[in-house]
Amino acid sequence: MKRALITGITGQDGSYLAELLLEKGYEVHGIKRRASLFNTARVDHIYEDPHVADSRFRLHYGDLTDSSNLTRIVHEVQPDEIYNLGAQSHVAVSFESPEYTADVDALGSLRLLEAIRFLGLEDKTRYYQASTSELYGLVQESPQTERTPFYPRSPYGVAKLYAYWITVNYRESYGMYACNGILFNHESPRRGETFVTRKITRGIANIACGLEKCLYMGNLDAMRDWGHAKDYVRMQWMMLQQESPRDFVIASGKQISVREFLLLAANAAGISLRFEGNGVEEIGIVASADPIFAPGVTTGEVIVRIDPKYFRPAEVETLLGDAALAKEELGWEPEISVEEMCTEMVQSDLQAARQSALLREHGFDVATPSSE
Ligand code: NDP
Ligand code: GDR
Repeated sequence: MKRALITGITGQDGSYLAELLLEKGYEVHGIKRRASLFNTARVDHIYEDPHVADSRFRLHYGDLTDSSNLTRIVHEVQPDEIYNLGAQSHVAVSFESPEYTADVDALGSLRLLEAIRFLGLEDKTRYYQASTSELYGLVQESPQTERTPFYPRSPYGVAKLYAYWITVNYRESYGMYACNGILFNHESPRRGETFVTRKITRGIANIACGLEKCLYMGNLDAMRDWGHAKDYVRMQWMMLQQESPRDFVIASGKQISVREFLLLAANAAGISLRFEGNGVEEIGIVASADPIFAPGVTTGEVIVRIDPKYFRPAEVETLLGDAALAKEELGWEPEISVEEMCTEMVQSDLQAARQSALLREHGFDVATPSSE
């Protein structure tokens, strides 16, 4: 039985990857952080109490800032594969906490690679590094491939640049099977609530059900190449099954703007939206709304406004990936389109919003935290 260790198992990708590896017969170990509240909602459905079942799924307390803890876990688990998905993964937050982001995202990778080396596991343990299209930042060519030069535009991007190169360096220096997946944005109903797609699908669902009045957004012109997390974690696994390690771009090959994603999401919730104005004056107005699907809105209502606080000190305006190498070498292609993904996300958020609206209707006090 193969044994995998996943950092960031409580995150979006970690949860889908854990499901995939369990299906493939792996024993899956994950690192979770200590928190004052439960933080395992995304993996609770695959957790089995070791007291009552012979579980192939185990969680260990740990943190990417703590090398002795990481080394001890790697020693205990003796993994065949490590997937380093753990990160302070929010680009805007990285401007607020640049040092912490560097510690976790850059040095965290080094700590894991050093643990493998220190424990003499170079020939046994394969290593996957969650690299990112944010490395391209101010893009030097379009579409971006494995050969496009990097120009990161945030403390997050710069930290991930270190992680990218230290992975390449350990591969070249110590002959380790270590590789980078350069993944473009990927989303799902499990996406964190403050990333733009989920902020939109959740906000639109809440507005449709009368739980919120308006969605406050940043740069609507940003263009992204969005795919579905389920498609992308499949590729993470495939990358560790090759004869020799190699870095791959994973992308859908199509891009749309944040504004277009808003239109898709509104449409999936029965709201036809139109935009008026420019810059910080731009607004999204309800052109028409389905009274059954979106009882919370009326025609003419403004449900999208711009708040400059969501603009970043330096922006990545456009990203578009070319995953031809992944297709050629590994036969990988995405199966879920951005439209299908957006509909799935809206439906999932509508279900939650309808439950909250029903509880409110019956006098229960339901808080709906906003996606700041
Ligand atoms: P999430 O933000 O959903 O998950 C991040 C995970 O990292 C969580 O489990 C989080 O724990 C954990 N984590 C955060 N800080 C630490 C720390 N100090 N020590 C240990 N674990 C920590 O990210 P995604 O699942 O979306 O992304 C997975 C990886 O892929 C990340 O490295 C991200 O940067 C990268 N990436 C993501 C892309 C995307 O579009 N989703 C695209 C390209 C790269 P907790 O649950 O406790 O917060
Ligand atoms: P990104 O994702 O920065 O690409 O990083 P995010 O969804 O946060 O932003 C995408 C684009 O939308 C614009 N935007 C807003 N973003 C947020 N979060 N909130 C808003 O209100 C808003 N309005 C407009 C942003 O300016 C940006 O241009 C994600 C993360 O998952 C990283 O970890 C990963 O490496 C990259 O994708 C690839």
